[in-house]
Amino acid sequence: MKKLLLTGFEPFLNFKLNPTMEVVKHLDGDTINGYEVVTRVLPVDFSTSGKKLLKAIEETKPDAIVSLGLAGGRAKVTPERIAINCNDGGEPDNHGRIPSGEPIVEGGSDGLFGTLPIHKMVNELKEKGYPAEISNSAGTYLCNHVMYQTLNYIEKQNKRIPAGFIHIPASHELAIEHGKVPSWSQTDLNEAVSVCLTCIKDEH
Ligand code: PCA
Repeated sequence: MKKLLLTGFEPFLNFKLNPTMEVVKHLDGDTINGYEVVTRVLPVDFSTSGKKLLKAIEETKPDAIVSLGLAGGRAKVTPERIAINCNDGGEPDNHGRIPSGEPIVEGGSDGLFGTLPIHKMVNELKEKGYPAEISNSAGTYLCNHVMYQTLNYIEKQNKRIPAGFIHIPASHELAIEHGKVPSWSQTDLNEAVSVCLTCIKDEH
């Protein structure tokens, strides 16, 4: 069976939990649209997250790759359009590192477009009652970093597989802890990601 690699992230900054971890736990092992979902949780660490992700790609040999990140403060599910070749973010990773605008891949393309069906995902989500919109910036922190690493790798390997990134809002559990972010129920977050994955078709 085809495989879909789904990644989440560990908690970071003052977000004591990361709802993406719950989503990947919930969907691990499921079959969606003919893809077996295999999952990993990535560290919020500029020096190891990319390596862990590429290792997971080599281990699982996926036919599609979707990474998830928490966008604390966003109220909608937001499939990302593009990743840029820049580590910044202005905030420390979980090892205290704050990069200042250096390239993720020396000599790499300035930007790489994701290859997920983001319009279809947003339409399908709205159809099912979940607020959603395309995002044109994944920022310059770890989510952009991981998205860029994936897209750069598959381009270099000439693998024409659907790959990209989806930011999700905080869960209610996180909002109770954190206080100042819009939130969704974890069940709705799980279901919304599942709706996004259902849109993926291997068209190559
Ligand atoms: N969100 C962060 C990094 C980890 C996560 O879940 C981001 O948007 O960059």
